[in-house]
Amino acid sequence: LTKPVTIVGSYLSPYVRKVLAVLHRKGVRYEIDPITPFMGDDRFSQLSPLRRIPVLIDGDVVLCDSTVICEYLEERHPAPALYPRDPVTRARARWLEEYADTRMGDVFIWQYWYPLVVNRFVFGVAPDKAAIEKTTSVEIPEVLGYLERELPAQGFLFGAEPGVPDLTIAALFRNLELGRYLLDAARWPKTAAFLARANARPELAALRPLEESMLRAPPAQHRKVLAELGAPLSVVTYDTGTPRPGIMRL
Ligand SMILES: N[C@@H](CCC(=O)N[C@@H](CS)C(=O)NCC(=O)O)C(=O)O
Repeated sequence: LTKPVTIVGSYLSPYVRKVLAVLHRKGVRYEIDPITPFMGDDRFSQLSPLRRIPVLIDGDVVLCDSTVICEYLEERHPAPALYPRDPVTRARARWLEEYADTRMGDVFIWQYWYPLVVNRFVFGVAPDKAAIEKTTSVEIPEVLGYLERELPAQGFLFGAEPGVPDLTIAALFRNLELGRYLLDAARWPKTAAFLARANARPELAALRPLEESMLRAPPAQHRKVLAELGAPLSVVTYDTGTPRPGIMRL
């Protein structure tokens, strides 16, 4: 049996979730240090120069960025393939992953999840209600309009099983759900049905109770509640327990 890889990063991060779902699909064992990036120590800065999660450690290999990590996993563990083979379809898959990581990341994470959850509970900063209102009434609907055109009525983007772009899109949506955004299934029926299919998949469903337990417990209790649920925690942690602001703006 090969040694498990290590993932540094919280179950509440959509980019960590995307990588964990890919590891599950590929049957790669992992241990996790479920830290908030803002709480990382100086060793974490060495591993992750942008002070971002996820980080993957595989022996001597240390990689940052969920896309870089997923492409590495695809090349290292080719079966099952999680990107299409044909160049045209593969390019479209990469585009949808990029759209999710950047535009959905901007709107769902930076404009919704950070002000409502992270800034409030990690840094003690109250959300700007007018900014949240604009995000929910203008920007989230704009993203949903695009996805409603792109997502398939049945199955997943490139077949019957989810690939990296499907898992990325669903992983980003999970933060809206955890932030209590209610998706209007009458207005965006294809997207709602796609998410229901994706969330029922074991690679995402298995993570849901862990995410919820983290949201309910204060950061100092995270390891304890996750251990009780059987999370594969790493022995080493880069957590300091004290937040410091991130270094990147977007
Ligand atoms: N493009 C990166 C984005 C990763 C990212 O932004 N992660 C967030 C957590 S959800 C983070 O580490 N934020 C801390 C910061 O930006 O300072 C990826 O795909 O991994």
